[in-house]
Amino acid sequence: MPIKESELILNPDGSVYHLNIRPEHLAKTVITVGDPDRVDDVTKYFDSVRFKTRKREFHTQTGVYKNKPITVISTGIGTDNIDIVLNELDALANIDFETRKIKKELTTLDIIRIGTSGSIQNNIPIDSFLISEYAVGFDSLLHFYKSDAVQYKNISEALIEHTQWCDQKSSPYVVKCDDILFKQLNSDKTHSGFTATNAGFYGPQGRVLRLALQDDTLNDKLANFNFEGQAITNLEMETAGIYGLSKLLGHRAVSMNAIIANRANGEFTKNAKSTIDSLIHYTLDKLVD
Ligand code: R1P
Repeated sequence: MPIKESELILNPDGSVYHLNIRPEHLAKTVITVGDPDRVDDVTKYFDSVRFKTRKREFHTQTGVYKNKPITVISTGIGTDNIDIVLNELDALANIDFETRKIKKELTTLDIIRIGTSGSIQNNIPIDSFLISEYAVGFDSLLHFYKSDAVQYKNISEALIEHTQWCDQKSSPYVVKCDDILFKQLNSDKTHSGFTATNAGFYGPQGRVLRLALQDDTLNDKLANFNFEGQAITNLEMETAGIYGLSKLLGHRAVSMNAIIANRANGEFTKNAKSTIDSLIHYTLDKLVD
């Protein structure tokens, strides 16, 4: 059965609804960044760029870096956007837009997030790089999908008990990176970590401006949670959604984090731009190694 027009929405030019790109514009390696302006910061290193488009927060460019075709796309902030980006990227790769049917031969995309993040461990300093081996989602995205098979329930159950998680909040889900991409991008220049993906920047990450928190010890509990040697290392807003949906859709994903804040000691970097730039450079070179 063809997928209905209301479910897979295409624009008059044949591009997918939000991302505004057609299948021929997509490379098999996709770098995601949060900030639309960061797309240029990645593609400035490319040998050539053959395609550019922009719609809402989704800014996309496809080009070639050292003979490797790469698409760079901004997701904006949060896993609600990740739901759109991952599903539309997969549709571009794996659904025939003419027949509206799933292709017989599926394509696996490599999806690499290059983002910023705050460490919650004293020994992961500002201006360092962190590669997320595991991620825990405190958003509810993955619970809308049949996703038990890609979740590490033994870890999330231990975390729920450790934090005395309030059941009025969505229950955490734990997911993992792609092991092959992890090996390719990990090195002695990166900390490997367990990333917490939060449903917001302020309260959900324990920041207090004017509103009191339901649990103001949560960040401490996350920092001293330990599951068989895995401690939670850093906070951001996309990785768990990317890992969960990538696994479900058969894609490979890894998340690279420029640590620009340390929430344990209250420091914020004075070198955000150069730290992110170094991470971009590091990631691109590892991808063509
Ligand atoms: C919050 O300031 C944003 O920064 C981090 C968080 O995940 C969130 O998207 O990542 P990016 O720098 O990639 O946007």
